[in-house]
Amino acid sequence: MAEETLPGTADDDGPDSIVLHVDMDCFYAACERLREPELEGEPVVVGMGYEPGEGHGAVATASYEAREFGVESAQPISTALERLPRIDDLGPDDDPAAAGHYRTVDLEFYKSVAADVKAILHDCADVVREVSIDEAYLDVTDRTAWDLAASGDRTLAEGFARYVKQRIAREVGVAASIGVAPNMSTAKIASDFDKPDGLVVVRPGEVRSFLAPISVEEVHGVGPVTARKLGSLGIDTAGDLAEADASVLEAEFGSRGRELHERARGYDDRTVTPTGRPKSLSRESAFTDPTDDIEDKREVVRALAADVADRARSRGAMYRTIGIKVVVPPFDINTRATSLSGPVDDPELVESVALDLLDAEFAETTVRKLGVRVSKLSFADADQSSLDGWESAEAGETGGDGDERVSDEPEATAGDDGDDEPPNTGGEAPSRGGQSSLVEFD
Ligand code: DCP
Ligand code: MG
Repeated sequence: MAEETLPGTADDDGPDSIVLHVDMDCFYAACERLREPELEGEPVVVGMGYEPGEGHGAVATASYEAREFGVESAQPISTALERLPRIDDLGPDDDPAAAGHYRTVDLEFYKSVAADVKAILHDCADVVREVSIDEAYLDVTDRTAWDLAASGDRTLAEGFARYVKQRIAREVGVAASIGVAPNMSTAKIASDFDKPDGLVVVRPGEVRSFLAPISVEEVHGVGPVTARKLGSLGIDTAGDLAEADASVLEAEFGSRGRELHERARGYDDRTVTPTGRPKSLSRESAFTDPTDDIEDKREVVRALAADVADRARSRGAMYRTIGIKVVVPPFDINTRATSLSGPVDDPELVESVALDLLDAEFAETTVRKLGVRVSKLSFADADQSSLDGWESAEAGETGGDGDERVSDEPEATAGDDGDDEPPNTGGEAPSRGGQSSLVEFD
């Protein structure tokens, strides 16, 4: 099938890239099976706080056998236990096939397994972007090719990905799903497409037709808020998004609208860059005309919060501080932040804290620019020693063990986030108009 030529998906600027996205299957549960092989094929739930008397924990992950019973990541342990009782609690008449093995998160062990997997990935590719404890992008353009293998209709790239998968299985003993595509966002969708133990290859000419039936929520950069808005425009799939009028998307979402349109059409020119460790993540947006309308301001803060939370999640970052920036004409910059008692990955909390900070002091204020930032970042796959620069300011630091995603009540300590680097105060860039001037503010 002939396909429209787009930069990044065609040979307009050299050969198409070959990007692998590697994501381990039910990773924590797979690690538990490594040291307890008898758990193979059994429903396994890994979480925190399910011991008698605790009850406040959450599921970190569940094996695919446990998912059949409706157990899933981030679910309260109480719900998981209702759907899949603990095997040790069974009475004589209960069915052991409908019960699960519960294990407590042991992050140190999972990190050591992850390190073995990452060592293989670094051996297989010169450019590896580690995204979380069990996920990485590899650029292997220089190591293989999109050409067909001599033996038949498979590409050399597919054979290469199979080799990576087999090495992980043989040398570490855990299963990975791999997506292979000419760009990052398609590779990520492909790795998720046939889990567990998947290997999905999307060749350069097939990107757009592969993406077409996929829900917009799967498109990189679309958070729940954007997905809802797109839905209200009748745009439910990547195919709908690809066919939508770019100017309508731009009117609705600013420059991001155009970006999303391009992603849905298979264009993603991000290159795989080795993982960096940002200290904070933020985004801001200027109004074409300063406004004091609280609903306008809240809407922008909601979109920015969703975007920043999305980005934090895609980089595997958890945060302990959520803040906003409010620029009052002409250049009066105000920042406010709330510290949490432990690191979280919680998009809804980012939105509600940012809105609370806005409402508390700036409900009436005329503003020309708003920003949202998460900071005091920690990374699931980071050693403590690499969390440099992040002195623990509050007592009760929990260090990001396992499922700290169960959100803590924010402390009411609004005020300038003393530990944070100051926001960019000098030389505010002139507004490029409306919502389209999304720039990072750190
Ligand atoms: N994790 C967690 N809390 C969550 C989500 C994930 O603690 N809400 C942990 C446990 C997972 C690991 O991170 O094993 C990797 O996350 P994934 O989203 O890749 O989930 P899995 O690897 O468990 O399952 P999948 O096979 O869907 O990739
Ligand atoms: Mg995984």
